[in-house]
Amino acid sequence: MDKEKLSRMSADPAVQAMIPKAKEEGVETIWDRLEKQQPTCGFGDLGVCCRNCMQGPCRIDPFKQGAQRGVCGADADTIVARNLIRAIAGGTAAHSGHAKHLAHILYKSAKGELKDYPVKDVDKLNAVASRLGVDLEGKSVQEIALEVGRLALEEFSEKDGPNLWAATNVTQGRVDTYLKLGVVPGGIDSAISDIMHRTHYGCDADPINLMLAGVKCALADFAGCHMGTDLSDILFGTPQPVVSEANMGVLKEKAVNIALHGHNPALSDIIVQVSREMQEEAKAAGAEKGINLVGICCTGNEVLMRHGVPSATHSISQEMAVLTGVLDAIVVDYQCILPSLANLQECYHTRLITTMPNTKISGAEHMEISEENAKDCAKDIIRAGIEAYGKRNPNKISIPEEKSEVVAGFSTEAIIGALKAVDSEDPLKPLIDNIVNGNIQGVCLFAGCNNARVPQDFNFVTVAKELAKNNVLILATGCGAGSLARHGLMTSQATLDYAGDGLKAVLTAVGEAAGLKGPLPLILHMGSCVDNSRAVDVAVAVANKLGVDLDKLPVVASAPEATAEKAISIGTWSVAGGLPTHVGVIPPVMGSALVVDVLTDKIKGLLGGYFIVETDPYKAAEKLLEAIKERRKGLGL
Ligand code: SF4
Ligand code: MSK
Repeated sequence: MDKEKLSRMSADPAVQAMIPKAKEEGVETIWDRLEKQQPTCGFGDLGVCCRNCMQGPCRIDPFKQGAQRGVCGADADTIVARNLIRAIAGGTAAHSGHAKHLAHILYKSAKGELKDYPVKDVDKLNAVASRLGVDLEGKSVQEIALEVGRLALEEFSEKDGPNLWAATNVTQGRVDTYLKLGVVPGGIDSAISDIMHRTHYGCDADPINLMLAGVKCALADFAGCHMGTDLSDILFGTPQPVVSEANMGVLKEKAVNIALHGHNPALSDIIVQVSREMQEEAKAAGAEKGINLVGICCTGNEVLMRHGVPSATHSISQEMAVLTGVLDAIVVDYQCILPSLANLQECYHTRLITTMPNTKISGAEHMEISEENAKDCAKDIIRAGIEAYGKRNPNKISIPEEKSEVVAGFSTEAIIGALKAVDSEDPLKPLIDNIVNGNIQGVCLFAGCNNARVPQDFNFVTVAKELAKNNVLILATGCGAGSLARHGLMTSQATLDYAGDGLKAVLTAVGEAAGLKGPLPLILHMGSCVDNSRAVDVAVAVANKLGVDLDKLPVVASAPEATAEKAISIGTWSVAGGLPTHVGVIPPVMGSALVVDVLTDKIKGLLGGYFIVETDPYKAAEKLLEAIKERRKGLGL
């Protein structure tokens, strides 16, 4: 396969090494399937196809030659807005489903029903409880955990008053703005079901009203993300800086390789814990190097952040890890798992193990986790991997050498901890001083997935390098963080190689003060998709200290290769949080000039944030830098 074609699929050399192997072995990949989908449906691309009732599907002619209304009379603006907010509801359901799962675990654990899930971070529990208004005085850890678990579960259903997680984790200025617009969510599930109701046949047909409901639901998504982060930290520990590696070179020929894939640490963290006790079992089965756990997607991020488990790959290249021929099992929870992994089992010995009742895949084996006996379930799953080790086909083994060092674990607490090494009394001061003096021009949060329509990682790496050169401090989460890690941008060396002089000076001063013997990494890995909430915490702390609202800060966000509905909900709450937010793929909204105008312009007057849609990564970087400059100007900097 020629080099140019390969680079149109992925910029990751490890993935480029695997794609020809797939061809040789007759294995279909995500890029083959993308090709077979061409040309994609223009109506779908523009968002003007409606399937909300059985009189349809109805399609609006974007060239104004044919139908301008669906059978019921809905026009393009209504259809596009309805489709958009249904996607937000989908993203919110996924993030908050993840949080709800953890809330049940915390609650049951506090009642003494789950022995394998003790509270690991009491400080975080107390901090979250205090923020929620729980009186800690005289209460045991268990009592506080019970109250936090109960409050968390209450935040899902219909309730009077604002959602606690949405309202207590932003500035007062944001809350006031949301109240004025009527977009403060109550129960998270209520916000989702409201979208499903109002987009049902014959309900809301006002595109602005629909989009405001979308903003409200996106803020419920923020609540779910923040809750997911909080409860994970309470149950599994708040991440601290950790050194590890990323890319397929982390797979080991002489070890039982088990990939942890999906999103939730509820099972994967337990697997990490018990794998330590099972090394001898793997060695007895012939694997000299024991068990080698690796991560894929956000479950991978969770165990990387807390335990330094290396990441094998992310998002659209998950099939490639199987193609190495040494991946013995992929253990999945939920979200972002390609069903095609099951088909790969026909050609490879890799066992695909589903573990959650809401994510079964035809052809995979299902080993459902019982939280009452989580450790025993985790052991059974690891044993399945050990068993598969003996079934490898030696002729199919080929592990790409590529791997990069990665320094991860930058929770908000870890960042504040590093800044404390510079100023123990006032940790935010060095950050703010350097923003004011221009050493740091602004901050960008990279988030979201890879997308098979974009050469994998190319947009992430290009935009990040352009911003770093211009002294923008970069934070990253999700598969975006994975992408930047695989390309070696989460190291001290990357800071020396790519940071502008001002940024380099700051990262070096903080890194050395924190005892790292060198600069902080060029890009700070903040965790999984739900952990975008960590970046909000940092921004809110800075805004509160400066006495301004979030929409005044020189802070931007970018999802240059967005894919999932979750990326749409996160992008929307990022805009609602006041941030200029870049999307590097064209979302399915272009069929409505009105919706596009609201998202990219009018919404700025309401919320301060707005979407920047730009597929060219160089132009995207310019636009983000422009937005940062405008914010600095607004602050008189
Ligand atoms: Fe067509 Fe209206 Fe039914 Fe949508 S809701 S499919 S536009 S008739
Ligand atoms: S896993 S939502 S592909 S970032 Fe969070 Fe990656 Fe996107 Fe899934």
